[in-house]
Amino acid sequence: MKPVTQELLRQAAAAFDFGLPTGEAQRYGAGHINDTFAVWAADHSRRWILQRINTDTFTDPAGLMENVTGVTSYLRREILARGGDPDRETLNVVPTREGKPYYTDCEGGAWRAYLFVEGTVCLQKVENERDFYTAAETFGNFQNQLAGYPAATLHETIARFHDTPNRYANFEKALAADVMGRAREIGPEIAFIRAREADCHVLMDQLAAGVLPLRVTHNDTKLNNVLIDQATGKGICVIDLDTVMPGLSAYDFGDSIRFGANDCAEDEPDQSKVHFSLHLYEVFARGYLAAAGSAMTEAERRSLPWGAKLMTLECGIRFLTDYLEGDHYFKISRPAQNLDRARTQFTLVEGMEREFDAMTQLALEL
Ligand code: ADP
Ligand code: GN1
Ligand code: MG
Repeated sequence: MKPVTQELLRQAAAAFDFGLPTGEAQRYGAGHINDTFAVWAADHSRRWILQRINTDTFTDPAGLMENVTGVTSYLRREILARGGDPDRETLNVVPTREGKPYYTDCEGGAWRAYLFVEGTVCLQKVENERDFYTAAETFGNFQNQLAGYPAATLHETIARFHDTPNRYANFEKALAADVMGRAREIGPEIAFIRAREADCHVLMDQLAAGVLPLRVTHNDTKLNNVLIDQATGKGICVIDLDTVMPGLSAYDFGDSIRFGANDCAEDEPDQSKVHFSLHLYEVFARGYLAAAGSAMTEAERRSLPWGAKLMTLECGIRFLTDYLEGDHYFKISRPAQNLDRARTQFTLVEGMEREFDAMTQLALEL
């Protein structure tokens, strides 16, 4: 993607029907994929989120926004029926002045706007158990709220997103091509991944065999994709709906564990500081199962530790593939950041492998 210029940003802000004249806009948040800005009303009375969708990643913005408007209007009805506040408990798409869900700029970039959910915190790291429990309940609840959503109407916004064997195959291709000449630095990581090739198939095989049911899932359940109410500490809004697609509950559970069941940053360079925490796993499992557990089958519960291990392994494989290919997918702010990210994932996978029996027991018993 080309950089966002001030002019593009100004034109994009002018395209939406905010109902008030707009003023300044600044970069906002810490996502790896989209370009996110906060746009203020000229009188500073309120602000909105304005995002340029990464169309290198999401090649069908029309289909993507159809998913987002479909899911958010469904959630709105569910939230209203439960007496909640739909302006804060789900994303709300602001239409363009032409009544469309997104705007196409003069370079072909696709932009969308959301109501800004004020009075919330968005955590980049687990700071206390209570917040992690809250995130678990919020993602579990999200899955429950969407249980009746017609999954077949959703577009697959990224083909084979959590197809771990395919991620593995792409890694081998990137390694063979080695366009940056980086393969020689990563011998131990290559061996680590290859030793786990068979593991990559476990969840996809269970899905194909009909052991695990397909559900509407979020597929990117990092802690920073949930907004927590500052006043009450309650998780209120699940954001970043670009990857809402049919998937496995183990993906959503697993990706949260990957990101949150540890005390380090995702790109921690010092591996001696990276520890998988069985305790935080238990905290998350309690919250998630309290919200979504009653609708889950025993096979699904049994799949949760696999979700944790495979989402972590898969993400590590993706970071390392991007490192080999020259860091064109995940935004980086320093050299070798994707290599550090990959190493962190693999250290966490090792920790999970040590605790795997205990993780399974907890998933079945809680
Ligand atoms: P990415 O796909 O790049 O991660 P996100 O959609 O997650 O983009 O948005 C990036 C960040 O912007 C989030 O982590 C959050 O801090 C903030 N954000 C996104 N949507 C909203 C919103 N509606 N209200 C308040 N903050 C938001
Ligand atoms: C990306 O968009 P963001 O920053 O929430 C990525 C996830 C990865 C994550 C790793 C669409 O998430 O799949 O797990 O980075 N999203 C996409 O931090 O590829
Ligand atoms: Mg995000």
